[in-house]
Amino acid sequence: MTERPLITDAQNTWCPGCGNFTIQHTLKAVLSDMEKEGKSLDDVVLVTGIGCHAKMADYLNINSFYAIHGRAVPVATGIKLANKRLTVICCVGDGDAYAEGLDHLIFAAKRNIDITVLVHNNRVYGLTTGQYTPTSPLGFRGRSTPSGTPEYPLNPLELMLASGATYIARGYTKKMDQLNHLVRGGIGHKGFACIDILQICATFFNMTDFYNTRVYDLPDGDKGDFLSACQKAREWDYNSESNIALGLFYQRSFPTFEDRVIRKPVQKPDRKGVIGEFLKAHQ
Ligand SMILES: Cc1ncc(C[n+]2csc(CCOP(=O)(O)OP(=O)(O)O)c2C)c(N)n1
Ligand SMILES: [Mg+2]
Repeated sequence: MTERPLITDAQNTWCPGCGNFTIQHTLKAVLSDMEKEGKSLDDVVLVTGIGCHAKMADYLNINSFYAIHGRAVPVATGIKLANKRLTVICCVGDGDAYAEGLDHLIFAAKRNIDITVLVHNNRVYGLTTGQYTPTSPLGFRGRSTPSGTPEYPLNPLELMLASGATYIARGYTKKMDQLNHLVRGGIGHKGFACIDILQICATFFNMTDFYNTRVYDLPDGDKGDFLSACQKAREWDYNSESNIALGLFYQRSFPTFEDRVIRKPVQKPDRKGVIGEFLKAHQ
């Protein structure tokens, strides 16, 4: 066991009160529990996009790959396909995964590749100082929409259900114990896990009071019914004032992409004649 310090000494530039600290310390706790249970952290890879969330690659002392904006998920898919023994975790932003990288997210869910995606959903482009994202509510006033966005948000849980994800959950950065449980469950799940995390952006979109008065926990129990999960996912559409369910919405077992990609040995042509003799002698 390495017992390595999991937080690096890189200078931390997240704002005071940023929800990313909760996600960082949740990952630290989850990874250190996994290590205590015998998992080598050398077999864990973190892949990030670009944004405030992505600094996780600098701040967590594990193997990591700082990808480009919107491309963390395909990089993670490639890593998993190259070595399916690895546990691959992605930290992505809502701009990252639900805007520029959306097609990659949908295809990863469709394929059911065994990776765990944590979406730091602060519902704003944090790093680029406050533009609206696909999950910002109607009327959100940001740097690119000073009069308020005229677009309705999309509902990522519903989208993930429709795309084929086999573990779908929603956490909140003010509920760290539950988040720990959901992240642990996602990593333990064999298949594509997407955890949408309502993350406080202390500077550009602080929703603490809004969330604190509306969140409630989903009861435990069987999560395999698609239609019930869909109904629950639709309860809050990322725009309304209704209550906001937190927890596991859906889980089912299904063959993974990496298990379905069968690698057949390359058939060498049976060469005859002088070239055949040469090849036989030199193989
Ligand atoms: C290919 C590419 N497109 C766009 C950008 C500009 N860019 C960098 S971060 C960012 C938004 C980040 O927002 P989000 O993914 O929500 O992460 P957050 O900062 O909120 O954690 C954008 C648009 C970029 N660096 N590269
Ligand atoms: Mg964001």
